[in-house]
Amino acid sequence: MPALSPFRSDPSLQIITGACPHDCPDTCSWQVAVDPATGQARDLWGHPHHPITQGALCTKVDRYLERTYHAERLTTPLRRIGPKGAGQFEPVSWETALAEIAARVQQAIAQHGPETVLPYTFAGTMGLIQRGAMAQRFFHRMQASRLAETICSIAGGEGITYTLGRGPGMMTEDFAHARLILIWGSNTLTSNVHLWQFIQQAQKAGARVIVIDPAETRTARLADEWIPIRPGTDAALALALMHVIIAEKLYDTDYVAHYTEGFAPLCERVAAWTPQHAAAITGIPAGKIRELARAYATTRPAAIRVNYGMQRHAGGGMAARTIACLPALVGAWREQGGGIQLSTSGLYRDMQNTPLTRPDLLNGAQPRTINMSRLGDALSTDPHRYVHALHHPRPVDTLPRPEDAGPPVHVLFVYNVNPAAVCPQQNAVLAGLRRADLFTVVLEHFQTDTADYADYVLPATTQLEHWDLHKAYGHEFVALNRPAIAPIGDSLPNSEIFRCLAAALGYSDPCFRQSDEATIQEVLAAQTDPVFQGVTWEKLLADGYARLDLPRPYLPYAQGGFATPSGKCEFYSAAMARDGYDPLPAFTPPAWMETAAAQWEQPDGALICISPPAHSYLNSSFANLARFRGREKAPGVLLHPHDAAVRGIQDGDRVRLYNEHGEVELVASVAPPHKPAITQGTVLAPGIWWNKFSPDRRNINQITPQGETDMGGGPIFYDAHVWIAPLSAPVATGAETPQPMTAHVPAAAD
Ligand SMILES: Nc1nc2c(c(=O)[nH]1)N[C@H]1C(S)=C(S)[C@@H](COP(=O)(O)OP(=O)(O)OC[C@H]3O[C@@H](n4cnc5c(=O)[nH]c(N)nc54)[C@H](O)[C@@H]3O)O[C@H]1N2
Ligand SMILES: Nc1nc2c(c(=O)[nH]1)N[C@H]1C(S)=C(S)[C@@H](COP(=O)(O)OP(=O)(O)OC[C@H]3O[C@@H](n4cnc5c(=O)[nH]c(N)nc54)[C@H](O)[C@@H]3O)O[C@H]1N2
Ligand code: SF4
Ligand SMILES: [Mo]
Repeated sequence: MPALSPFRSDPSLQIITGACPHDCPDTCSWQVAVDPATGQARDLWGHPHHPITQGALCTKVDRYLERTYHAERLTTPLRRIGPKGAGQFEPVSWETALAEIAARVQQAIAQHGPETVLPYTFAGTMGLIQRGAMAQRFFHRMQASRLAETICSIAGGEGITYTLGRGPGMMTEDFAHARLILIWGSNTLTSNVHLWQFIQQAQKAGARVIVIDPAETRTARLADEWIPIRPGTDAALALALMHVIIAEKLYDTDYVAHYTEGFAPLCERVAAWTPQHAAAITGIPAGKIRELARAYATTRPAAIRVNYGMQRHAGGGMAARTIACLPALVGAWREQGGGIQLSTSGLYRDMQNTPLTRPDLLNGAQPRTINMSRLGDALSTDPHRYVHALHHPRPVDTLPRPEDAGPPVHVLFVYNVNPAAVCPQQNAVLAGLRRADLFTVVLEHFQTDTADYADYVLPATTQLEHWDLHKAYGHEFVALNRPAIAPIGDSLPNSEIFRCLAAALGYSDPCFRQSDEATIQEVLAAQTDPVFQGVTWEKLLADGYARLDLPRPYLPYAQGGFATPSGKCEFYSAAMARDGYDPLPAFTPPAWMETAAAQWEQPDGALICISPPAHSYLNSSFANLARFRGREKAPGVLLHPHDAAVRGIQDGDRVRLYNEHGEVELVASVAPPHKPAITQGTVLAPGIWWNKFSPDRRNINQITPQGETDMGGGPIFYDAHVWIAPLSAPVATGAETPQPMTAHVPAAAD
């Protein structure tokens, strides 16, 4: 925890409340100390009274002022003067930029129709106003292509919904009451640090904390136990846990009888999933699986924090769906501190967003939807390729014919996302961004890898400079962000930029003149669900945040009441059958099993590559600032000592990671033999470095594939195969074009 700021007690400073905008479950509330004489922010800190923030920001955002006041902030609109990607620009006025952008957009629409325009956005800011509202109105009015925002959490979200419904999971504070906590595919201390205080409370009261992860993360090191698992095999583990729980009659017969659907077919399904069978797939010894099953079924309350790391695989949706069956099987939902949490978004129930996004402006049109995880394909001009980017999230959603795919994308608007660095199959994305016939506009704080490819870069304000409204995916509060300082240079809020663009294109609907404050007030007033009762403009202005009106203790499923079609926890899901899936919990093999399985023992064999977040970065944010790069040192890759030895790689060697998609140079970090730190056959390259701040101007997304998860069309970032060689070594012949191998995974010892 950072030291208390001396500015907190300085009466000459004005304190403005706000909220962290970053894509993080914690959505911290903060206070900013501003000198009224100069208008300068002097410091900021976590809101001392917010029950989740508890006065502390993470070590990244604690330095948010450095980001806001950084000398490299974009302060004026820029027009490209060099080749795409070279980063050569000249400053232009807002008037010039807006007029020229409007003319180019109108020309493209006249030639190819509005679907030729693609908005490309994600959660660079999570604020409901700057993330989307005015922008969505603008693109709806234009009838531009729509974007399926799949890049992060879609597979797990869809999977868990089939089992539990689109309802809430466990409340964050309730982890303090658990006596067994499984942290499953989550690096809590890096990516969700405000949950840790509740886990620590539980630990102090005697809870056992177990981390299931391919890597011994900093979270695993502070847990009571780390269970290493091969990436993408979590469903196999969950099936074997259910096998043991059912075979040993450790399940909650009463809960199962009343509040679950399909117990009989579940028993049949898990019969074959012996611990030995799962051990061969997961790499976890059968004895350990059996012990874990018994502990999970007999320790009460038992909580599972499942997170997105385990769903970035070909079978990620099915894995989340399968794990989500566990709490109902053992009746964990009965108790405070029992259950499962993936996201808390369900606590906001059916929050009305239509006043923000105004889908009515589509005027009945149904433009195509493009899957953001396939940006490389989407930017191709060949309909046989870009048709694959048309969103088809379930097996029953068939791909259109190339002749029905619509026009190529000729205009790309990028905001709140850095696709040149964060998207899979980077070379395909860069090839698209390099197209001479693509007109690209990027709204940014900094000259990112993506901004280097823009025709126009438009400077956007940071969270200190604009209004916003936040819900969270890691707790149950709503927060208001008030601007603390004036915009830096000529930067404008995203909302204002889209207001100006709407005016430049002649869109006259009054909603394009609505202020951010009025938009926030309208959306708050539009909420009809009683959970929003206490979430008012006045309360938010006064306190900065407000809690959803949810009962304590919060036991949403103690007596069933799941938001599924049957109202029960669905072990068997008829909806899944209809959508083209196996209706029962299942193991869907990860893609690496086709290509990399069992190769890791051979010097020229492939390894599995995962690339979860570096501790000091927030996705690609902060990776351009020297302080944070200094903390991360150099782009690196962690190897198991055996995998390194087989390949002649020593700790500190420069190595080349490559596959059919691309290549990247990294510094090898070889775990010591007595403490392997990563499961054999897997390597971990922390992300997301900017290309231009990497020694070879490339990052790990060189080697990530554009493949999709089983559910929702999500990316499979952690399901990549890769070859690794010391930089000096010759490239193994034929390794550039890997041949699929029959899945064979070495068995784990019992
Ligand atoms: N290899 C690999 N790749 C990954 C991942 C991984 O684990 N491994 N993770 C994936 C996941 S889960 C995600 S969510 C994505 C995240 O990918 P991104 O969404 O690209 O990541 P961020 O760094 O959160 O935000 C991107 C940009 O938004 C900008 N931004 C922030 N606020 C504003 C604003 O108010 N206005 C404007 N105009 N811009 C703003 C920031 O300056 C930043 O450059 O990356 C994915 N890519
Ligand atoms: N500091 C920091 N915080 C962040 C982010 C950041 O970039 N930096 N990103 C934010 C965003 S956008 C997101 S989506 C979340 C992501 O945060 P999390 O949901 O925690 O997900 P990841 O960090 O992708 O992966 C978490 C863990 O899953 C492990 N893992 C990978 N594959 C598997 C698997 O197949 N099975 C199992 N059991 N484990 C696996 C990884 O080794 C990693 O330790 O964090 C948010 N918070
Ligand atoms: S990144 Fe997460 S932990 Fe850090 S201040 Fe923002 S919400 Fe809090
Ligand atoms: Mo994410």
